Order: sequence, then structure tokens, then C-alpha cells
Amino acid sequence: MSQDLAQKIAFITGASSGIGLATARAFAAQGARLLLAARRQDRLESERATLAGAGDVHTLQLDVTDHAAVERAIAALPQQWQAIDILVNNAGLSRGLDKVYEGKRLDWEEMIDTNVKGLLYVTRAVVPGMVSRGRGHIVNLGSTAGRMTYPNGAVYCATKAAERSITEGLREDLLGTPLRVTTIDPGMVETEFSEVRFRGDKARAAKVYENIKPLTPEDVADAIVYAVTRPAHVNISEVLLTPVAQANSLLFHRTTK
Ligand code: NDP
Ligand code: 8X3
Repeated sequence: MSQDLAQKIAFITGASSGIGLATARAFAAQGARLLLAARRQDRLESERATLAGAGDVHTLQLDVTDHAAVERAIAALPQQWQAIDILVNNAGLSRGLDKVYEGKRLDWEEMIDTNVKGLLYVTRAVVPGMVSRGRGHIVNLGSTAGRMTYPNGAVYCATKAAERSITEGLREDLLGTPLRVTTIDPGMVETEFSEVRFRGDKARAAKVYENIKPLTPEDVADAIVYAVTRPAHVNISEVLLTPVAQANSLLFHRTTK
């Protein structure tokens, strides 16, 4: 029997934008209780009105790169929010497009700290509770980038390859428990991702999505909802989804005007 999200507690990191926000809305539509985290808590608060159907919403100002803050935030959750059923490790970013031998150290640090260490910190803080309660589902955001490296993107791609290994290892380490572990690996999705990568250069970001129909954040949220609503004995290990006009990290079909 498929799972019902009504009254399930879903903790989504990076819920202030893009895929995280679309997932929050999709979970809300199924009556989930939403624990939403991001650095921009004002954004989370202003999106409350778009979360129709949610059982309840609790927002957290949280930087996942801050290990102590992650531990504190989870430990300090109000009692009625502690029994997290679904963790969506979505917070992530890319910075720049540079050759490895010319890359900026601070860009590397930020991507690794957020996409790899942040995911680990949140997982470490949340999953022991799931194990002791005997229920839970962890959904990590991977990428086509983790499956095939593209030029000038090696460090971002490496963080998503690390996500893939960590997800695989977590699934192995949880074997024998009822917990489920999924990686959702999208190709090109139109969000604020490229604007963040190019540090606010909207024109450069828009070019990424020119003459091609990218995935929407809702397409990815749909895959996440699918994974978390399968019957309790079914683990969707991985979902790889791309626009029809994308074959992998390197091959795109763009129409000319
Ligand atoms: P967005 O930039 O639209 O959203 C990223 C989210 O991550 C924001 O809510 C941001 O919130 C949050 N975030 C970033 N850094 C931190 C941090 N240190 N602590 C807490 N939250 C943080 O991008 P997407 O929705 O596209 O990205 C979501 C995930 O999907 C990422 O892991 C990305 O790598 C992955 N992905 C994206 C693809 C794409 O083409 N867009 C394709 C494949 C995977 P705030 O700034 O408020 O903290
Ligand atoms: C985001 C997709 O191709 O820009 O993970 O790396 S890509």
C-alpha cells in the first residue's frame, strides 16, 4: 500500500527556493507537517501562504555548513516537531565555472562545506532519531553532475559524486532497519541555481536555460513525492531525471531561433 504523507513530519533543507520550495509545496498538498530550513528565514516565512494543505509549518534559520548550529537546531526542536519522518537533504549550491588549476579556493570551500559536509551534519543530527523510532526516509539531492563530470565544473561535480557515495553508504549502514534512502539526481532544472553560481549575474544565468526546455522544480518535487509515497517495503534507491533535450552532463540539444 502506498504511503500517506498526511501528518508526516518532513524536514527539508534549502526550502527557501527552487527544488526545496517546490517539494515543500508538493508535500503540503498531501497534508504533511513541514519543518523548513534555510539561511533566509524571511523567505521561508513569506512562502507560508503558498503551502496550502500543510498540517503545520515550522521554519528554522539554519546554515547547514555550521555544524554546531545544526546540532543545536535539531536538539532544540519543540517536542511536537522532533519525530522527523522524512529528511530531504536539498540545500546545495555551485560557485563559478573554472578550470581546476585556476579555481578559487573559497568557491571550493563553499561547495564542499555545503553540499558534502552540510549534508553529513544534518544526516548525523537527524538519522539517529529515525533509527531509534524505527521509521524514516532520507532523500538526498544528487545530480547528473555526480555521474559525469563536465569541464570547468569538477569541484561541484565532485560534491555530487560524494553525495552519491554517501547515499550508497548510508543505505548500506541502515540495512536491517526499516529506514529508506533515496538519491534524486536531476539534470538541468531552472531555479536560482545558476544565478547563485554566477553570483547574481542574471543575464549569464538566463543563458544556461536558453533554447532548451529545462526541468521545473515541480518535476523534481514530483519524483521526490513518488519516492517517499511508495509502500513501506519498497526503496527507490535512485531517480535520474533530465529534460528530454539533455542526454547527460555534456550533451544537450538546443533549438536555434
Ligand atoms: P536554488 O539556488 O534555487 O536553491 C538552493 C537552496 O539551498 C536555497 O533554498 C538556499 O537557501 C539553500 N542553501 C544554500 N546554501 C545553504 C546553506 N549553507 N544552508 C542552508 N541552506 C542553504 O537551487 P536548486 O533548487 O536548484 O538546488 C537545490 C539542490 O538541487 C542543490 O543541492 C543542487 O545542487 C541540486 N540540483 C540542482 C540542479 C539544477 O539544475 N538546478 C540539478 C541537480 C541538482 P538560502 O540561500 O536561503 O540558505
Ligand atoms: C546541477 C545541474 O548540470 O548544472 O546539478 O551541474 S548541472
